[in-house]
Amino acid sequence: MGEYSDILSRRDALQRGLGAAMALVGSSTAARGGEAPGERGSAPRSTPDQPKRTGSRPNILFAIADDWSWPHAGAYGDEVVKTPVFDRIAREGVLFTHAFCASPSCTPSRGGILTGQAIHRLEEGGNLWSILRDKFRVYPDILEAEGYFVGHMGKGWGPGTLEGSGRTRNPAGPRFETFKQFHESVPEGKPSCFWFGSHDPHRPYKKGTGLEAGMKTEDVVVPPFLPDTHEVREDIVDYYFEVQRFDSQVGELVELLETSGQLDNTIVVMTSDNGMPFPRAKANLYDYGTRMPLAIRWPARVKGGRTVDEFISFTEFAPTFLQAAGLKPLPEMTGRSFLGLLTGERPERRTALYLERERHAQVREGDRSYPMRAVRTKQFLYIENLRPNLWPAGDPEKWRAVGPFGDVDGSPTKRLILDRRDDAEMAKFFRAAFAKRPAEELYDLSRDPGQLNNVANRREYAAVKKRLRAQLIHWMADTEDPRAKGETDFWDRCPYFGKTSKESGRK
Ligand SMILES: [Ca+2]
Repeated sequence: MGEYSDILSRRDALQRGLGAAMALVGSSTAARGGEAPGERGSAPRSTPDQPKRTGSRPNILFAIADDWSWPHAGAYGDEVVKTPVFDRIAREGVLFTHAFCASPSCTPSRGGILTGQAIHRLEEGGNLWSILRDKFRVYPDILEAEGYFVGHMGKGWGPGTLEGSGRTRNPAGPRFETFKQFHESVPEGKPSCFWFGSHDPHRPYKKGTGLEAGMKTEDVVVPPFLPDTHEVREDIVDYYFEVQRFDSQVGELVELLETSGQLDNTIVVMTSDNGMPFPRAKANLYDYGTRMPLAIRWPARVKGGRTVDEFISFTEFAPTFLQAAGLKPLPEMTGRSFLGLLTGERPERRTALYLERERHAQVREGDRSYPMRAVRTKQFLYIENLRPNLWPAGDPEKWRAVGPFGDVDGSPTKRLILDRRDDAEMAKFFRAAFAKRPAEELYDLSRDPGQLNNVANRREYAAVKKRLRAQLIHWMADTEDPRAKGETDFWDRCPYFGKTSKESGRK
């Protein structure tokens, strides 16, 4: 019963909200989200500061970890994990403190990076284990057509399948076994664009690797949404061990570029696709799911030793790379270039950033998505859970993939919380990660950086909530989000190409 009427009232509410938001357009730059990254801009844009298309076009090395959260790097002040390569890129380049993935799930996050578009525009590509149709143009293909030599190794776009997409290769470029092989294949005089996708620090972890590497669990800062126990600290240092492995992998690539004299005209980007694989982190719109480490080094155009605190959305890499190569961003890109921020030549103030997710794993009866949309400002995080009647982390009993609450990867930390969910001190962590959530969440980060205290229903926040909600609804409409028009089962019906079982775990 409740569900259908929930949907109807939701749709009504959305439409009413949309009307209100549209009424604000033009009258308020705050409501328009005018400075916001991820917003659809008029295109093609004129780009006065773009370099000439000459032989000096930069190489691009995009190095992406798998499931690494801000602020887990030395450059951000973490004293346990050692990331000398990331720290060097940051020191000799720019360290970004407010970079966010488009969606906290491998496939859509990578789809957003490659296409420069909000993930709700990518059809099936908004889901994990999906397809990215060839009508969605990606920056490696465009650069290749413009004379770049392109390639990828490791985890490119995905996980997903090429079948039915109209593509014959991974959207991240042709596959190479090693970076050396790629590097030696670049024809004389051609700029190159390479995607290095590590599988670290994705689970599973080998238990004890963090301790064996000499990390001290007592020095770990446990995020406030996780129980501070020995098991959790050990799990975190095992995650750190793989972060360090990613760092040293990137170090090998950087060394090769340096030895060959190519490093200084290469835009080296080091980042991640989504947050740490822990409860209430990955697959959530809270910071530990979406806020990403990001450092970029490019001494040919970028003065080093700077920190940029403005918002960066991952939909902005594609237009930035195109602009750096002397090209215009594509009209369908909702992200816009942050080249001016990177070089420091065009500082700009950015007031808001948008986040979203559709279906992560196949973990709800009926293969249903758990759609969320959110707007993040420096002080607030406002989240709309569009189907609050469903389980955010997946059904409590296994449905086809992973296990109970399967949007949270299996781990010692998850097991601890689930096993002891009835203990008084553990119940709050269980609720935070696994329980159903209200339709609206609002966090005041000035008082609650851990994003645990939902103030959406507090009277003193009513005006803030109204403004953020109008901003979010405007962004959805402006970027042609199918959910701006109300409920849709589109993403529920998309095939899931991951490991699945015909029988669910329940009767
Ligand atoms: Ca990932």
